[in-house]
Amino acid sequence: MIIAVSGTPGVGKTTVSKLLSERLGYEYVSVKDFALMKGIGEPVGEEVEIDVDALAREVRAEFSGKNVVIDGHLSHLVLADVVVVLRLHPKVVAERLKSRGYSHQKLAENVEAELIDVILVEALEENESVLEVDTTGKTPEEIVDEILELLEKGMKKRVG
Ligand code: DAT
Repeated sequence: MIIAVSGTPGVGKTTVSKLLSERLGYEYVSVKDFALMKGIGEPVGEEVEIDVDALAREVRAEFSGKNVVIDGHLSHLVLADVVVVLRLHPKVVAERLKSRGYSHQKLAENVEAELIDVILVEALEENESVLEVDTTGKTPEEIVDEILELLEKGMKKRVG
């Protein structure tokens, strides 16, 4: 199963994806590193510009039938089996991105994106199975417990 963990920068994708992959015994994959490795991402400053169609193709080719957790703010576009969208109070997003040294403009863009549900809306447009998880005030362990519970419920629904 391919589980994508998406969300606005700073919401905790990498932290949660690594812990989730450990708990499930799945491989951890970073979209950014994977795209660079496959030659479908181009470093632009500190960012990597990724061809999303090529990314979806390469992910299916490499990981179909395997168990992976894919971490990245484009992971909701790779046609994963389940997409987890992490949410965080925009105020906390702002604090985290500030301490990451984001410019005022980039910080404002991302806080606004979180406020108006950009990634959630995109994820729902592209995927059948989307889990939205509010991470505000929760530890990474609590968040992963919640995701595991939701995944289990989803499986039961599919089987039953
Ligand atoms: P992302 O991959 O979405 O950009 P991250 O995992 O790198 O986010 O986390 C951003 C910062 O927030 C990093 O310093 C770790 C911290 N963090 C992540 N999850 C947290 C949580 N549940 N509680 C407190 N801090 C958290």
